[in-house]
Amino acid sequence: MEKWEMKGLRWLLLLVVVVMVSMETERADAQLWTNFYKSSCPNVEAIVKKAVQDKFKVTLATTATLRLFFHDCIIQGCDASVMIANAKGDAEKDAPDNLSLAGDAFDTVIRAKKAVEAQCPGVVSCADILAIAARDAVVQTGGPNFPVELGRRDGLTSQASIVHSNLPHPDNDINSIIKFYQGRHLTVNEMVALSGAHTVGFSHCAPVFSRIYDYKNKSGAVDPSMNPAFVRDLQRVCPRNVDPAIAINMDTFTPNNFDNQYYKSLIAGRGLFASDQDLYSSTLTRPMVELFAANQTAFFQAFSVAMVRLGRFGVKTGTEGEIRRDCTTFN
Ligand code: HEM
Ligand SMILES: *[C@@H]1O[C@H](CO)[C@@H](O)[C@H](O)[C@H]1NC(C)=O
Ligand SMILES: *[C@@H]1O[C@H](CO)[C@@H](O)[C@H](O)[C@H]1NC(C)=O
Ligand SMILES: CC(=O)N[C@H]1CO[C@H](CO)[C@@H](O)[C@@H]1O
Repeated sequence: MEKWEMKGLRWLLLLVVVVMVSMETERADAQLWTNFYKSSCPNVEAIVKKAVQDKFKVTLATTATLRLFFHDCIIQGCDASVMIANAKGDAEKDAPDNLSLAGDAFDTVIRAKKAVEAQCPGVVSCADILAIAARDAVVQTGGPNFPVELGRRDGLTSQASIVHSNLPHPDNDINSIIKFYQGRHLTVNEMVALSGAHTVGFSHCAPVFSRIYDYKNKSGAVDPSMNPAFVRDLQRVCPRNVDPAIAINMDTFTPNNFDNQYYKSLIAGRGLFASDQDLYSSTLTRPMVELFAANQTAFFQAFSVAMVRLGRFGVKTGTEGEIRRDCTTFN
């Protein structure tokens, strides 16, 4: 073989390898399909939607399903590991960080799963039901409708011990939060869009205490990025000796509507957590906040795309994991 031919062959080989690697990456992202249950459980989306609607008739706290989905996905992937309840009390949901996960969110998924099992036993994963229910919670409160990719399998482990270090905290600085999202293949834009989920639901007072009382351990100080009237409102609903079970609205103005009020509030210094307000304080993310505050359509589009991308993180497919019969226990 001539020397130039050898060289050409080497280039060809290199090309083949590059193409194979990029196909592999594409496949890794395309393991889920929107019509995954088309023949095995064609009504799954309608069944889950009905369960979510019924739950909303009982309580608006059903929006917490959206947070449950986030927590499921960011800790060892979207595999319903967050749903596991075990007698020893050392599953993900038992971690102190999960204490605030609303019981109504778990109940929504459990009810939806029961209804799905009645029609298609042993076919649809809890991870997929949670993903559909989270989208439906958004739709039910006036947010965007978007197709949910399906085909996740349920995980076989759930550990309380890995939760804390794998969760973003409301007092984390923006750089560490950006890093956190990057570690889950999510961009800064997607982080800003997903944070808009704080336009619905409830919080306890604990995550805001350090902003409204003795900020940075300085007696009487408050977080200077906060609107003073907002500080006074929060101090009224969250006195120092507040009952830790008291719930406050995440969005003071339109708590029950999935809309772009969250971003308008950030501009007004009315973000509930430091991690919310920082999205406006940081010059890196402020333009996105301004865009979403001015254009709800842009927010809805970005949120929908980001939710689909979040829903791909760490998924188990094919023969990995299992299809749990009961979402709260391994088979
Ligand atoms: C920097 C990232 C985030 C931080 C630090 C954070 C933190 C928190 C905290 C501290 C609460 C209140 C918990 C309580 O005291 O009851 C909360 C509530 C909530 N979060 Fe986030 N969150 C983040 C991102 C997200 C994302 C990406 C979503 C969904 C896509 C989400 C959805 C929710 C929802 C719906 C609630 C209300 C829960 C309820 O009504 O029970 N959060 N979040
Ligand atoms: C405030 O003081 C406490 C106790 O001394 C300490 O644990 C905490 O880290 C301090 N917080 C800040 C923000 O400096
Ligand atoms: C709002 O955003 C949408 C989606 O990105 C875009 O098509 C539309 O032109 C924007 N509207 C305005 C008034 O800028
Ligand atoms: C909603 C939920 O399941 N919360 C649990 C969080 O963990 C504690 C134990 O640390 C349980 O008692 C709660 O039921």
